[in-house]
Amino acid sequence: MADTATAKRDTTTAEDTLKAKSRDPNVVSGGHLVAKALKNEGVDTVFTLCGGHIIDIYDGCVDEDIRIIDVRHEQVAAHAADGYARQTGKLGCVVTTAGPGCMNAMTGIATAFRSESPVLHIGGQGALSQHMMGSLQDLPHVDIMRPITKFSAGVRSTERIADMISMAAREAFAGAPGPSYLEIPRDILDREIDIAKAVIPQPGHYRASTRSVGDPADIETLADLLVASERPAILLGSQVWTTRGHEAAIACVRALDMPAYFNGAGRGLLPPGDPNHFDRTRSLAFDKADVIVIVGTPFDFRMGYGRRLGRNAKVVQIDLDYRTVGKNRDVALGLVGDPGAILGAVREAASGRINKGGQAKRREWMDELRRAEETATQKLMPLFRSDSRPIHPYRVAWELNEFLTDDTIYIGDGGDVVTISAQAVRPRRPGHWMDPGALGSLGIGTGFALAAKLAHPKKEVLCYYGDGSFGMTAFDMETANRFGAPYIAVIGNNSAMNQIRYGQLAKYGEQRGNVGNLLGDVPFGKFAEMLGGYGEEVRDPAEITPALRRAREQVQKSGKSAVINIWVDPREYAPGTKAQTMYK
Ligand SMILES: Cc1ncc(C[n+]2csc(CCOP(=O)(O)OP(=O)(O)O)c2C)c(N)n1
Ligand SMILES: [Mg+2]
Repeated sequence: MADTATAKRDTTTAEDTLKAKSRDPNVVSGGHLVAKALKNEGVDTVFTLCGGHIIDIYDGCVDEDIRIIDVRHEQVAAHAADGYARQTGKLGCVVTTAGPGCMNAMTGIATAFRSESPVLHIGGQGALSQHMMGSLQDLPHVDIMRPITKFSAGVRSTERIADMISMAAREAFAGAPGPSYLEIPRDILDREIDIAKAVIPQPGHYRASTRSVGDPADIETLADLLVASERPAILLGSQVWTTRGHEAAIACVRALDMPAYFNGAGRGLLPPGDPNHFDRTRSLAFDKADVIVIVGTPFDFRMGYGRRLGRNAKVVQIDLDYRTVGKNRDVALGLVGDPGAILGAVREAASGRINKGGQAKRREWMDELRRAEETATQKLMPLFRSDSRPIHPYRVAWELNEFLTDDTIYIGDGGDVVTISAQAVRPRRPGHWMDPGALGSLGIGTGFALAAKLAHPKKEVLCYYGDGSFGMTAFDMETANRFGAPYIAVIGNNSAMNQIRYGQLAKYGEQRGNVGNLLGDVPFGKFAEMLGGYGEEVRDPAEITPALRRAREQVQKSGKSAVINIWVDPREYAPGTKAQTMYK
């Protein structure tokens, strides 16, 4: 309805439009230039929700064979573009109409910003000829988007559209990646120009590799430190996966035989059970280590702002972003560059120098940590195996981990239940764990699941939601079904926004603590059925795995997403929630 003001009044048909549109190969419209530039950048899929301002982009995408995935809410389009970037390593792309279209996408763009994910957001705008006249859906998008992007600009001429897309892409990959926003006014987009006048940067010729190792002297210093270390520890963060530096990073970890810890998208870089894979002893390791190497993750709230590292440890930080190194705590050594390139160079610099005496000490250290890992796991086992009813959320987490295959991409989208799942779920491969990252955005799940399945149709995608989160974006499960990208949705349903509720109860007591955080008892299995898929309600812990298996089977058979709605005990919380560590 809102867009009818921009539509033509007459009875124009598609035929008329095609006739009116120049078919001269030497003439090109703005939307087609967008598509050409996206193609040159390697974009094969665009996530979008339509609007009158942007339809010429779709027409261009048809010509360039770029897949259009149209969703039901722009937030999902932006999350999906982010998720697609995470899964493919290439630029993700979301296209929204002016005004509300752009605003709805903001959460997704902000999530990509805090997660350092390379996304291009192209937004429509009223015609330049009506600049500041009060056109439909006019907003100062470029200003609004600036603080949550690495680059935000408006295109002022049709000739420069492709050029500015290449600029936006360059910025998205500069240093630590992130999103770019480009506003294209409607008349700039619809205008047809002589193609010879268009600036079209050629693929592979408009941006350089950023695989820099920084100062070679620092590589030597780090190699020396690690060779001499008796108790090293390394934390591999999201940037290792974002830059696809995982093989070099793992080779370095193995060559120097270090205990490796993982966070964010770094989860899964080594499979559980690998001799260098550690995950329950990070605090102990960081407390006792003599050298700690932090790779591609900032000293933010997830790292206690760097305060929880041993006082006597030499702390080394490697990051793509100069501004992240040494921020919030001093470091003994900082290296700015590509994590994989740096760790590859360190491995070479250290090769043949690991001394035998030191190695024995190193073994003792690894054995100590391994024993502590075992003890920590054993401590959790009674919770993981709990038979209690209502179902204990730890039991769900354990069963989920047992259910995952080597090829399942796991997405966590929720509060407490998802925090708990992180204690049990161990992705087996790089890229098989997806979380919102430092923005902590609920609602990422549906867009991430859609993107993961589109990027890897042969893999299984499982998203574990809280019931609060599921309600935020679930309608785009229909989009996943419509595009043949079905996934398994599992809900830890406690009929509440429980992670927040805990703190409210603790602070305000039973009488006043249940305000603004209780949800209805919703049989979400029916939601899947409504969309043509399989749904089930689970109240018996023994039924979790059989239900998950039925979901797997049905998704494969029907090509539609399934929902396993597991009713969990609202009185159980994650330790982090109880300590309220997320705010500290
Ligand atoms: C978009 C968004 N809104 C609000 C929050 C604050 N928040 C954090 S956890 C949480 C509760 C989530 O509830 P649910 O998904 O049901 O998980 P539960 O904690 O109940 O397991 C909320 C509202 C947030 N992180 N993101
Ligand atoms: Mg809940």
